[in-house]
Amino acid sequence: MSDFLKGFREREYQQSKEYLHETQCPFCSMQCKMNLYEDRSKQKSRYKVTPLKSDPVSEGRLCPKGIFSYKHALSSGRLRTPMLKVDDSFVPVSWEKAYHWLSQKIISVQEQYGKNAMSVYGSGALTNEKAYLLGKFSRVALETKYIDYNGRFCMSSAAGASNQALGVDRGLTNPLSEIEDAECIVLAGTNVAECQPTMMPYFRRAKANGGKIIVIDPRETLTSKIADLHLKVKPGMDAALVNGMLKVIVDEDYVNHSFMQVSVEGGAELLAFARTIDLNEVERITGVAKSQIIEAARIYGRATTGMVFTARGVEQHAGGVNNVRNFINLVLLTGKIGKQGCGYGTITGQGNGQGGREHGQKTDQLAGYRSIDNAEHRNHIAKVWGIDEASIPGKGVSAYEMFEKILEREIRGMIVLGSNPVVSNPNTNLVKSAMGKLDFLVVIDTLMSETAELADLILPGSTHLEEEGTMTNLEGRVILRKATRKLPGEARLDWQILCEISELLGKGQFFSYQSSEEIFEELRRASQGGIADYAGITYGRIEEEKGVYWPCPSESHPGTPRMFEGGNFYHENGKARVTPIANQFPKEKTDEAFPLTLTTGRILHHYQTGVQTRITAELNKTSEPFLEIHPVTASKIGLVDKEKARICSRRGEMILRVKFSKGIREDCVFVPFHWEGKQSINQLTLPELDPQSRMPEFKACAVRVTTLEAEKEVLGTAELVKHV
Ligand SMILES: Nc1nc2c(c(=O)[nH]1)N[C@H]1C(S)=C(S)[C@@H](COP(=O)(O)OP(=O)(O)OC[C@H]3O[C@@H](n4cnc5c(=O)[nH]c(N)nc54)[C@H](O)[C@@H]3O)O[C@H]1N2
Ligand SMILES: Nc1nc2c(c(=O)[nH]1)N[C@H]1C(S)=C(S)[C@@H](COP(=O)(O)OP(=O)(O)OC[C@H]3O[C@@H](n4cnc5c(=O)[nH]c(N)nc54)[C@H](O)[C@@H]3O)O[C@H]1N2
Ligand code: SF4
Ligand SMILES: [Mo]
Repeated sequence: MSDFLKGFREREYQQSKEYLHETQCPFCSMQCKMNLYEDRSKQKSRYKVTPLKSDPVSEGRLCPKGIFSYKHALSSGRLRTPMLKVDDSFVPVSWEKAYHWLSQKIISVQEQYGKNAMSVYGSGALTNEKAYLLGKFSRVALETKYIDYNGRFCMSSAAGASNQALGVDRGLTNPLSEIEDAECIVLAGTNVAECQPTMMPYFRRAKANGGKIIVIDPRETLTSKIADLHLKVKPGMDAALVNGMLKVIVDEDYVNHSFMQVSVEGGAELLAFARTIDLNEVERITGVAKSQIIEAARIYGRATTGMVFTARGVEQHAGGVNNVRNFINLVLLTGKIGKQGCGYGTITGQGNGQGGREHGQKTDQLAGYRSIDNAEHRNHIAKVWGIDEASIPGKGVSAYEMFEKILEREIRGMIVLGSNPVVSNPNTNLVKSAMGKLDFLVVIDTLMSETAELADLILPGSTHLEEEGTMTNLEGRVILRKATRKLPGEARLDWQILCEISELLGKGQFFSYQSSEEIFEELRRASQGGIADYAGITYGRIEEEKGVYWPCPSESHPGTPRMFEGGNFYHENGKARVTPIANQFPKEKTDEAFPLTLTTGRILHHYQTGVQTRITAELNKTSEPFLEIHPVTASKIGLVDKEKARICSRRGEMILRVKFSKGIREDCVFVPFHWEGKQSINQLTLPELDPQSRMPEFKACAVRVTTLEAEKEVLGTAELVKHV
């Protein structure tokens, strides 16, 4: 039975005057639940959204994106039929024709250039079932090593750091409900108020309980409004800032020595290193006053409970893993983890940012956080898949590096599911020229994205309203998304499309599922015994218990809301690891030609590359990007508020409307990344990758801002071509 038929009765729907679709927001990692009420009494249905009060995560709240999230799914812009590009324009074709074309292409490319000539680009927006299936599809149906996904740009640095320090990577180590128990909360590089708005009340409750909030961000944001202390760090300088805090923690002895002794390795080295830190130097390189660093360290150090949260501001750097590691050093040194109101968390981003990174979309990974390099891990998965271990390919390269492989002509064909890489990658000029070099590009999407526009074949897939499946929220809680709407036009469920393509390639026997739940049942077995163990989680349990936290190794296991109880970590010896972290610096230095640091990020009403929010009038109130700049800096350049300016990096330039803000550092500018084409800030960003996580440096590059009249400097143009 298909997902659709399971949740929905055609006749019942057709005869009803009203219909209630139980659903949840497709956007951020909070995954707020809601009811979509459909009034069918008139010829054209009318819709109303109500939050679900009984949802323990959102507690009955929705942010504006959630309230209007059904609009793009019901919009006239939905892709309804497969489309093949003929003479530069798209022609609607039948599925049969689309599949025939596609299978011929895949077979011929792989015959000529080998299996690895095909590549797959996935997404943290996908359900666990789809993420798992996409990993299997690449390795079993396409037999290629080239698969990676947009989550590479998301939490990969935090994942790397957590794995190194704690032996496991799960978004938050504690449930949201414990935030109110924290006496001190550090929010580093996270703008919760705009990015996970329904999470804010958890922090407000902590504050009402007397808790202190420290925000670390180069800008004032809606989130920093709740801060008791705001450290306006220079972009890219978090590791150094934490070193300053560690110095105070050690000198004034807020160290939890017994915890360090029993549960942590590397303590002596870290303590010795911290003592050598020069606070004056830290002040100079981070731009944060020494007195503020001392105050922050005292508040956190003296608190009996505390939580540290990081997000992309800290993580999206070429030194992202080290940045996060230092925040975890801080947590471990003070022993504030594994107890009520004590923990660390990377605030995951996409709807399934957490689950999407556990089950095999990452090129070096198999389901359950298994390693593709580990023989035992490969064997386990091979058994579940019913194939020979040797036939599972090894690891390929990270998301951005796949485009370099296209330019090297090693990758010839690409299938994209649930992402818009020509807008979201750094240095998009290179990415676009790579796309142009492909023999063929296939995009499975629900809307016409900028990447879909470049495709040779577009396949119409499914949204959250139509496709059932599980999502793992920021807490590591696996929840079930129901879906009761019929697909529009000829669109199909994403997972069915993957199974059908596999069938065409002669691999149908490995992809004979009848529902998402069947895929989940296989995922349970595949993840069993792995770090992200879902073996004990069933659709039934999720419904009954309103979500189950992994790891959950058996059906009798209650799940794990709080990790590391009693100081038990996931490394073999049960200990966590601290290590000295050298100060990190942005890879591209500012200089006379490019004197300002550009950092990028998000605003409340738009989501990611904007494909899903720019088409909804209620969410498109900010209809163009802007350049946030301090008025003092602006006046030196001669810029006027709300007028246009030119911004230029070594990789590209664009024109943006200026927005004055006294809340941003004077040496720094901020631009949101939700727009495409000439409005895309990723034309300028730096594709410098973290050596460990392969995360690009989205949050810091050197730029010059000028008035439109100012002449282009010679250096700018000459250097422009360097990275293209
Ligand atoms: N409205 C909205 N919500 C979203 C999304 C969206 O697109 N729109 N996307 C979702 C996804 S996928 C993600 S990953 C999350 C992202 O959520 P966040 O990481 O919270 O969002 P960002 O705006 O990218 O960055 C957060 C903050 O980091 C600051 N920052 C920049 N550079 C630095 C630095 O060097 N150090 C420090 N400490 N801070 C810095 C920025 O000023 C910004 O305020 O949001 C999710 N929610
Ligand atoms: N400069 C800069 N760049 C950034 C960032 C930044 O902070 N600054 N952040 C990075 C981060 S954290 C992220 S996560 C990426 C996001 O980057 P992308 O993944 O490229 O952005 P989205 O807009 O989420 O693209 C999702 C696409 O998939 C489609 N889609 C969504 N869900 C589904 C589904 O279930 N099925 C199908 N078939 N299609 C679906 C949508 O319609 C849309 O076209 O951007 C990264 N890029
Ligand atoms: S965008 Fe995030 S916070 Fe807002 S309704 Fe959706 S899931 Fe909830
Ligand atoms: Mo993200």
